[in-house]
Amino acid sequence: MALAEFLASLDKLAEQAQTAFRSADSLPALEVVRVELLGAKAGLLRRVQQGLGAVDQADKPAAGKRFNEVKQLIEGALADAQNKLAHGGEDVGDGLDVTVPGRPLRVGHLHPITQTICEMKDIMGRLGFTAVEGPEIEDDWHNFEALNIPLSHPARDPLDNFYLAAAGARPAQGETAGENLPPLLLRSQTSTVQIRVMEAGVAEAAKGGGLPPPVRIISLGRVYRPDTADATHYPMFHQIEGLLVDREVTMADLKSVLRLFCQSYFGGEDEVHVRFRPSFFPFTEPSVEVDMNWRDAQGNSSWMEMGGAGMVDPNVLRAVGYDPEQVSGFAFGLGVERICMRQHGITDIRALYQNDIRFLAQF
Ligand code: FA5
Repeated sequence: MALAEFLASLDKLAEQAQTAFRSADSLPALEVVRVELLGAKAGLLRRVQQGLGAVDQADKPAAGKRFNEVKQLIEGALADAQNKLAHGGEDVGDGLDVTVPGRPLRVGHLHPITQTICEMKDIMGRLGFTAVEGPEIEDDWHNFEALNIPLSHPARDPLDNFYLAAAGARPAQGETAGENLPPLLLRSQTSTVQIRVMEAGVAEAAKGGGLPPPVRIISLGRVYRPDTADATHYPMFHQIEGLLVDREVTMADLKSVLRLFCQSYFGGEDEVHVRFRPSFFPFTEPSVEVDMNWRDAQGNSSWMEMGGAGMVDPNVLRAVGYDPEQVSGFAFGLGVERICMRQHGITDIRALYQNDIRFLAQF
């Protein structure tokens, strides 16, 4: 076959392909055209290729080169036609449409517990309470002894606390703390911070020879207990501790502050009620459990336990160097998770710690 004849058949095929691709009005129709033209066994291109064998030996390189060019041209035209039909018939060129809006970037935000903590600090700040921090690894003195929890007290049980093995064993009954290596533990309550703050105030006053100052603090942070995780318990959770020490502080002040706190946090227009139930804590006397009642967005209202509170026990004031004849104080410790859950209608505390973005993104 003469070269000119072979090249003419290639040009004819290229033109035929482009017309056929243009007239296909759906992807299935285009597929039929594709098989007709480019089918591996009986496609028209394959048939033209067979003609290559009949081209004169000397013209074969030129014929082969042109054959490859036409093959690429047809395949390119096919890809364009497929692309166009896949995008509703619009010509999208090389597939880039600069007018399509970009995908929004997912911006992170604060964890609901952190949001609750910020809000609590804000509310208590407006009531005149300064936020302070304390260590999460505590010693026997601050977690127990100074809080009027003697060695024989069940609250020190290793089954109820995370003692740190490296720091030495918890002292046996009858031993005073410090005889062996002093035991360290992950703090089981934020009440430890009360002791640190009052000690620091007394030490500061001693330097200047004056009286220890009044105290008005809150402390928010993690505490640890070997509780089995269930819908309302987790082995690591957060507490907000409040402490006010001054002259003539009473239970009425405690109730007013807690009521104002709950009203600001939950209330808005609605009334929030706070009630005290008699209880026992070694570091407060009298001691109460604090319950709160508020009608939520779903119209539900029921009493919810928020934590413990009471008047600071004179033994605690004495342990840190305050004179219980001169001052009195109140303290409270509330569970942050329970308050956060109630606010958002979360029914299982574990959801707060599974780090499932789909859950966290809701708050
Ligand atoms: C205390 O921890 C006392 N320190 C509170 C206190 C402070 C009393 C100052 C008096 C004066 P209690 O063990 O009840 O109290 O814990 C307080 C709150 O923490 C509970 O009401 C509950 O809301 C929360 N809480 C306790 N255990 C868990 C847990 N495993 N998971 C989540 N929240 C918990």
